[in-house]
Amino acid sequence: MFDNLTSALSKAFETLRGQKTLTEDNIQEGLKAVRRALLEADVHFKVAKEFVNQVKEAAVGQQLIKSVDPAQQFIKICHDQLVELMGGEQTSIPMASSGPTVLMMAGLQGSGKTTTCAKLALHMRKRKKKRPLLVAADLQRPAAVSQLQTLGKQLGIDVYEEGTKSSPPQVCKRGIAHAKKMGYDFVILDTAGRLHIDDLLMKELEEIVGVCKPDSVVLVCDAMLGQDAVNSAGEFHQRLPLTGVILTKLDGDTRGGAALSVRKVTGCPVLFAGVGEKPEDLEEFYPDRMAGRILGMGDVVGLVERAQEVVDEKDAEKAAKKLLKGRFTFDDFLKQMQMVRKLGPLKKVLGMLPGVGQAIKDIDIDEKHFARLEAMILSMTARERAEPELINLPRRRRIARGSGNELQAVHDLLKQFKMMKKMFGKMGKGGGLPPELMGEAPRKGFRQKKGPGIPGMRSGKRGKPRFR
Ligand SMILES: Nc1nc2c(ncn2[C@@H]2O[C@H](COP(=O)(O)OP(=O)(O)OP(=O)(O)O)[C@@H](O)[C@H]2O)c(=O)[nH]1
Ligand SMILES: [Mg+2]
Repeated sequence: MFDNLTSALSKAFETLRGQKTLTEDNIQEGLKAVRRALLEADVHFKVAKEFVNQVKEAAVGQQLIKSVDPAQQFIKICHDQLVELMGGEQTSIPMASSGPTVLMMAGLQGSGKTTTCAKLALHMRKRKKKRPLLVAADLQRPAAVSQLQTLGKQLGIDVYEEGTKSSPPQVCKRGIAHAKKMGYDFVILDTAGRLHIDDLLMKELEEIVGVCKPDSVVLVCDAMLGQDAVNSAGEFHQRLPLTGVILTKLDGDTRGGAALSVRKVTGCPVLFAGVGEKPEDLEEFYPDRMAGRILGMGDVVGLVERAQEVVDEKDAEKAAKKLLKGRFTFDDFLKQMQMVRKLGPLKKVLGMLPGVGQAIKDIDIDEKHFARLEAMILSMTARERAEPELINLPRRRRIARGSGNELQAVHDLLKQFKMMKKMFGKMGKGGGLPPELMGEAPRKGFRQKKGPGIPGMRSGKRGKPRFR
């Protein structure tokens, strides 16, 4: 996400390294580079110009804090302006004061409306404890109705549909009435898209708005289209009372321009970002976190939230306890590995850690390594997985053959597993992690800087780690 923009901006910041103060003169070059980076990312030229002017104003007028490097201060100013540009605060979907909340999706063909309807319904059920209903109001393509039905079935979310013979406003109206009667409290209307904005499409959408008076009208915008997406958003905004935007395909090779300019151009807040094709791949859009990612500062909060989304906390806690007691088996190991993989491609996950994104951007992370480990573990018998000490040479040979790996790979896996078990087993017996990692003052004789500690992990009695 935003790789090119991130590296172009970090080059811009390089121009200020070694400067003692920020002056109108010495920030010129940096500002120019920032502007270039934004334009290359397909940010609208007016937006880029205004952004640079604001950064300049803030930078030159800024009281210099002596202890902070001017380059860092400049980055902080850019960060704050990026947050501002993307709308400042995070915006949630407002709920109707009575009856079901109705949300209409609109957008060009293929922008991701139907997928996003399903993602949003899942989000509403999981995170907001709502009872969502999807309404199939795209009657342009017969396949559109069945696409929504299939998604609904997959996720266990109900779909209201009347085939393709009816008219979209009528389907929506009856869908909402159905929701009221059956006690659904969040209704999402999936509408038809067109290749270009045309009068017919707009009329259809206007009619639905007129008949159904939705609480929210949300534009789905394909971020890969860059400025084109933003321009069409502007046109939608002229015809429809848009209340928010969802940017899709931010996981792809997007240059980032749409994320930065759509708020300014439409005046509507970005509510969510689509970051993949799977139903869980929807993130609430936080301008400050997004700015952090753009500037290569990572997004730890986002990572933790993603982990909460896909990792079962109880499972994780159980595994951690076993690990500390030295009773960890290959089955547990396999489960842990599968949990990490659920977070997404490792590169994407690591990229959300501060400072890591840029460092690993040219490194190829071999996802196949996981698959190889998994194959080896799956080639073990249940008993071998529970009692790895049993795995002697003939068994190792069999596992290597069975999983299509070299014998050395099996040796390595067993060695690593043994080391891991020993290390954590020791920790569980009272050795504990070094106090710095537990967020405490160092023990006597330990001379290390105080670190931030591991979130969520605190030691109870001395030396005994306890998980929350
Ligand atoms: N990578 C990625 N793909 C996405 C995302 N959102 C949607 N897609 C894909 O985009 C394609 C089009 O998605 P749809 O949901 O069918 O788009 P639509 O706007 O409903 O299209 P029409 O109904 O034809 O107007 C599908 O292949 C989706 O899987 C996303 O956030 N990331
Ligand atoms: Mg669709």
